[in-house]
Formats: sequence, structure tokens, C-alpha cells
Amino acid sequence: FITNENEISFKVSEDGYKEIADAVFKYYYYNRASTAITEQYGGKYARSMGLPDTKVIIHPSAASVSRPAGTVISAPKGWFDAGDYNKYIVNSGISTYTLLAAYEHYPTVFKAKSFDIPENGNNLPDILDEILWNLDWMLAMQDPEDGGVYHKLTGLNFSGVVMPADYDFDRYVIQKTTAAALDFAAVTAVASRIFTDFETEKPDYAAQLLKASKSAYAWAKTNPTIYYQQPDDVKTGEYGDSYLVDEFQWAATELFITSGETDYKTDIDIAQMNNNIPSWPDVAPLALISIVRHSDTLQGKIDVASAEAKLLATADQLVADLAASPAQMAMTTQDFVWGSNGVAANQLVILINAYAVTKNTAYLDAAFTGIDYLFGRNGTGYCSVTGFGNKSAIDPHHRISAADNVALPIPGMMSGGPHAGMNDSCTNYPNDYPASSYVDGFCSFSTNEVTINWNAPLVYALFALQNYQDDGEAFAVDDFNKK
Ligand code: 9MR
Repeated sequence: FITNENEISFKVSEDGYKEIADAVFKYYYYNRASTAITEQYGGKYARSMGLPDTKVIIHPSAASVSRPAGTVISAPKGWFDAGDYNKYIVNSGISTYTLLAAYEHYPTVFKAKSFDIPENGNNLPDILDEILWNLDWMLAMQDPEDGGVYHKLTGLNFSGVVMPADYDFDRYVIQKTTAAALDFAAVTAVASRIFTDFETEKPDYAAQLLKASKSAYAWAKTNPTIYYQQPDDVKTGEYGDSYLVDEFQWAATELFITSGETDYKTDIDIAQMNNNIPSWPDVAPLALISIVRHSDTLQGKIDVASAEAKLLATADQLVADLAASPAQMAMTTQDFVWGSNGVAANQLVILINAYAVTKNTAYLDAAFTGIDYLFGRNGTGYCSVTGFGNKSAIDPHHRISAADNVALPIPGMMSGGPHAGMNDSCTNYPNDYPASSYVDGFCSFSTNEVTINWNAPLVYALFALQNYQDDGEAFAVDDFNKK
């Protein structure tokens, strides 16, 4: 039914993902707290410094003997979580892991890759420079006294639609939780093994990370059921979770991979790991991914074969769902949750890892097809990434983009995507169908917000797929002819 009016033009090239992959990565730079974005790196999106977070108050919920309520600590840097200016350890967990995993799984790609960020002249791979911005903040969220980790660093409420420089709420760290300690332990363990290779550039950093990881894990073992409970005077995001088997499994797995110590191995039980699509409350699949990627060193120590079987079972289901769908979508009704595009992107991470383990191109083909979903062949007709495609969000729920007086939003941000919940005050949802209930409006924080945990799997997928394309592993002519 193509008529002239809805014909679109698009570029065909051998490096079709390059521009968008770079932009999707650069979102992290634009979302940095505690810094100005310079014109050199931000162009028309340059902005002044805001949210230094050097004077952060210990909230009563986070008080301890050595840090009573009202104590002031410093916890600068980090990325803003999303369209809001707050920083949450649980969501930093999966986001930072996914970027670290991109580096760990494709080091050759990222060692050669220069990004347009201020640190690109130093001797570290640029992806690690960006990750360091958040890791340094995460380290400051640990109480040095007992190893516990504060759940979040936020104002008491969400701010208005202002630029970072105009944000003027007091900032607090809120409650130590078991989930925060475990997600922190997992990420710092992964980071530690990666930074071992960069002792010259970051002296003692790997050791510092491992020490932090171990003490957070020990705290969680002593305090296994401290769930986040939102204090009455706090209104910011919760990231609450009271099922922590997966967090324990993930942290034990990463600590064992990094340290090789028996104590952590003893805590690993692959039977307890679920094989869902990864998400902030569901991190066991991240452990499965790390296990299959470290199978050489783990073989004979833990049951690598059953971890592989679990991961492949999920990937097989995705391939089957995609094949059964007239629209060639692996997304099924229950996947259309708050952040459904994040689900779609994490499906790609699973498929790519299934391909990495088996070299079965059915998984890789499914991953490329899944990218099409995110780029516009979906129930909304929108490309999920700002600034790309003939139709993408122009009014995402992103305070910087809404307040900066620049007409178009910062490019490279993936919006949350459709779901039937209509959980905000927008009144112009077109319908309540799970796959198309979406509004491109600032009001729709439930379908049109952007976050660090939704962009991360897209960074992972785009660079992994480019790598396989460059290696000639993808799109053999025969495969192409079959389509
Ligand atoms: O991504 C989160 C989603 O899974 C939850 O359903 C939702 C409501 O609790 O919150 C989402 O996280 C938001 C966070 O609480 C605050 N920053 C913006 C996040 C994305 O909307």
C-alpha cells in the first residue's frame, strides 16, 4: 500500500549502524551529573555544570553510628538515571554491567573505538572512561564503615523541568539495602577484572574495586533481607525488589569469576538462576551471560553446561516467537511492560550471547531482525531512538531535552516504548493495545522516558552486531537470498 505520500527515503551503506551506535553510546556523556557539557563535545547541547553532589545529606533512613542523620558526604559524578536527575544504585547495576560486558565480550572493537568524549585522548579505551564516570560515583555510595551501600542519591522529590544548573533541591542518600549491596558487588567485581589490565592508567583501581565488592557482599550476607522501603518524605523512584535470590546469585558468580575464591563458588547454585530476559529486578540472566562467556575458566568448577542450556532455552524461545509472528517480532504480550523497548533490546543481548556460544546463525539473524523492531517496524511506527529514522520521539520525558531551548531532543536516546498501562497523566493515548499504546509527549513518563538501563542493551547489541558484520559472520549472501 505504498503511495507517494508515505514513501520514505533511507541510506543504504555498509556501516549502517555506525552513526546510531555512536549516538546511543553518547547519551551517557550527555547524562553525566556534576559536569558541564562543553561545546567541543556537546555542540548545541552544551550546558553548564549542575548537581555537583559534593554535599549530600545522610537521610534518617540511612543513618548509622559513624554517619548520623544530617552528616554530609560527597558522592559526585554518575549518570542521571533517566529523564530525572536522580541516581539509583540498583538501576546503575544492570546498566553499568551491560556496558562493561560490551567491553569484556568485544575488547578488540572497543580498544580500537574512539568516542567523541573529553577523555578520548588518554590511554584508556573510551568506553571505560565513560563507565568510570559512573563507577566512581557508585564507589562513593558505599559506607566505608561497614560495606553497606546506599540505595539511591536523590532529592526528596522529583524536580521541575529545569536544567541541571538550575536544580536546587537538597540531595540525600537514602537507606542501605541488600539489593543495592549485591548489585554493587556484582558490578565492582566485573569492573575489577577488567581494570586489572589497566594498572598503569588506573593504579590500584582494580584492587580497590575488588575490596569494595567483597565488603558489600559480606554486608549483604549479614543483612540478607533489607528491602527498600520508601520513607514517607521521599517521592523519587523506588527500584524496590523483595526477591533477591537472583541478586545473590549474580554477585556470587561475578565475585567467583574475578577472585576464584571457594567461598563465592559455594554460594553459586545455577538451579536457582532464572532465565528471563534481563531487567533491573531480574539479574540472574546476567550471571548466566557471564558464566557462558567465562566457560573456559569455569569448566569443571561450576555447572557451565546447565547455565548454557538455560541461556539457549530463552534464545530458542525468542527465535520461535519471532518465526511464529506475522510481524517478525519476538515481543509477546507480557513483554509490553514499562520500558518495553528495554525488553526488546535485552532480548538482543540474549540472542547475541546464544550466537557467541553456539555460532548458530539463526540467533544472529533473529538479533538483526530484532533491531528492525527497535528502528521502526513495530506497533507504533516510531524508531525508538531520538534523532534517527523518519519518525522518532521529539518530546521525550527527559528534563534536559525539555528545558534546554534546543528544538530537537538530544539524539541517541531510546524511549521506553509502548505498554497498556497508561500510568501517567497523558490524555492522548491512541489506544490501550500493549504494542501501540504510546505517546510522544513529555507527559508520558511511562512510555516516552529514556533511561540508562534501556540504552545500555542497545549499545551492547549495536556494537556486537557491527562486529559480526565486519567479521563477515553476518549476512552471508546465501542467508540474504533466503529472506
Ligand atoms: O524502569 C522502572 C519501571 O520498571 C517501573 O515500573 C517504574 C515505576 O516504578 O519505574 C521505572 O523507573 C523509573 C525510576 O523509578 C525513576 N527514574 C525513571 C525511571 C524510568 O521511568
